[in-house]
Amino acid sequence: MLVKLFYGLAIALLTTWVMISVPVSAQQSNCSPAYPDVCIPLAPPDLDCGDISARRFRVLQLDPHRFDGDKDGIGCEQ
Ligand SMILES: [Ca+2]
Repeated sequence: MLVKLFYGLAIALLTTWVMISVPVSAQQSNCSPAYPDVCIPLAPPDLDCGDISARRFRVLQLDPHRFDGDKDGIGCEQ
């Protein structure tokens, strides 16, 4: 009886913890891995340099937003 109560409490705590921690990790994974120095949302929607404040940041090979038009690895140089 007491063990059952303990498990119920443990599951309730775990559920609460998951509900609190999931939005945070979802927000982190929402940053596109193509731009490791800045947090730019995943495409779509396709963003332009005018839509973000970051300038001269590293761009990895896959460039879903096409911030690096001249392909030198630096995005939004101007
Ligand atoms: Ca460039």
